[in-house]
Amino acid sequence: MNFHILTLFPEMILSGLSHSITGRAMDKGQISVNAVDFREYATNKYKHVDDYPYGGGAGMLIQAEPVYLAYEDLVKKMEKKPRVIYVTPQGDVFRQSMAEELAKEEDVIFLCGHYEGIDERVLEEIVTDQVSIGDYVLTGGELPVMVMIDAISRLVPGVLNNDVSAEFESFNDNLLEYPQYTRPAEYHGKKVPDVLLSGHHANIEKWRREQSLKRTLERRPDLLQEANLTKKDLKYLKSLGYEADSK
Ligand code: 6GU
Repeated sequence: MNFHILTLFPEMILSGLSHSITGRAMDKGQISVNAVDFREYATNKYKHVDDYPYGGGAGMLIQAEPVYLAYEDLVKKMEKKPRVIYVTPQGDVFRQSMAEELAKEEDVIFLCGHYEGIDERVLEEIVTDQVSIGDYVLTGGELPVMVMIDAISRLVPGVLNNDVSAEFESFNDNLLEYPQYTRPAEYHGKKVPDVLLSGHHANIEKWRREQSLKRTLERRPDLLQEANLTKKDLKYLKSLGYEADSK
């Protein structure tokens, strides 16, 4: 899968993604990260790509033309028109389901404003999706782009080893992870739950499922609406005081 990012800070994105799992996926060619500086497409000799907003007001805006030229240069090498994601706090909030959808694409273009916005006309012309990563304001779209590329990359086949991808399955289930422990069996007076030392596989699975359900009920009850719950799960949740919505 190929990620293309139009940004004023390409180094920030490359350095952020070139470690750990995304870095290894880049080395193996499972993903590519092509960060393009708008300034290369400036139409003046000073390489300026921003200007004052018409009507006045604080800050500067990125001009339409360099954004369009950078986009055109990328798209001409592609077989089909790619999704173009404008990263903005005004967009739809990014979710796991969006990551799953985007992981199926061959090429995706992200468009980052920094403290500056972008001329609305080029947004109307090229953008297919406007996406935010949550209800808080950041100084620019570079961190959100890294967040989204990370979330999408781990869904690209081969990027995670099988153990970890099983973990993804459990989030897919819309339940939070159960607690986990490693040696020693007692730490600062706290013991690892006996069942985990018992070697009884079925009991361990039951305990883990119940811990996931309990944790989700306590911390993110909203997720239970979308979870695939069995009769047993519902019975357990009911014992904790959960009332299932009749959908
Ligand atoms: Cl996508 N951009 C900025 N600047 N701030 C944000 C955001 C995006 N998502 C949440 N906050």
